[in-house]
Amino acid sequence: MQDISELQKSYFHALCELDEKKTSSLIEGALAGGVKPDELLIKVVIPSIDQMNEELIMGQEINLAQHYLSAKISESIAMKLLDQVQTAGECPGCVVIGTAVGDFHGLGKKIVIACLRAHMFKVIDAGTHVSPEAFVDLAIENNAQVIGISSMMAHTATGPNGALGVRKILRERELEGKIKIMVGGAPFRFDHGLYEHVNADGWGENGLEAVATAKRLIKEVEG
Ligand code: B12
Repeated sequence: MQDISELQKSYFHALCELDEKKTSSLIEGALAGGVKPDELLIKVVIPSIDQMNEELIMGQEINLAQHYLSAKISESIAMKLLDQVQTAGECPGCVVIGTAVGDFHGLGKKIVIACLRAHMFKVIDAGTHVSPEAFVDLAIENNAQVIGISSMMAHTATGPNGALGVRKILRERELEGKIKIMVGGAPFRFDHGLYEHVNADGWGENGLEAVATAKRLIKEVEG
């Protein structure tokens, strides 16, 4: 079996070079060698995106254009891997998910959606830049038990148009017992208690935690 940390180094190097062919061939080679798609996603593709960002912040060799193009390559590889993740089981419930107003970081959301779908959830993708009203309306329309809000920036996570806005509407319409709020994204990964400050019912560090949190919240709704 291939050494995953060596593979991550080679993959990251190819990503920095914006060498799409090389990144794809490394991933395809690993899949052919028996490494599972979800393992490649969690141990190679996502850490490389984070490493790219760290180097950008530290003022290393990476510039913003490289950062943008590498995000595009990562997204296309992540989507191909997610297509290969296997699904099984009964439908646990419905989640409406989108990014908060002002936030166009869609990759994390797509990964969460794929993980939820892989665990048989019905998922309504509300897209990016979703208003609190739209989140709640979509949840009612689809009988969803959970609204998932992805926020990658501090102001979209803690501002009035994120979870705080959704909570306000749920309260006004007396829907708090029927619809729960789950949040995730970079600010929540940096501060694990932040979800409580924005009045969410739970959060998830990654796609798999999103699945566990959504299951827990649906149990709470169904009592
Ligand atoms: C890639 C990236 C971009 C790409 C986005 C590509 C795309 N289609 O999504 C591009 C280059 C376009 C971009 C643009 C910008 N970005 Co940017 N970006 C990133 C970066 C490096 C990675 C984000 C990412 O895709 N990560 C990979 C995915 C897989 O991880 P994830 O999103 O965290 O998602 C996982 C978990 O968080 C969780 N999760 C996510 N959502 C949800 C939802 C729920 C309900 C749950 C339970 C879990 C969950 O599960 C996911 C899967 O594991 C982050 C830094 C970082 N390390 O997070 C900065 C970052 C988010 N960006 C930042 C900034 C500032 C910007 C720009 C404003 C830059 C600019 N000056 O133009 C713009 C903003 C655009 C906008 N209005 O949205 C800042 C935000 C800073 C802050 N404190 O607010 C960050 C933190 C970088 C930094 N440290 O400065 N960005």
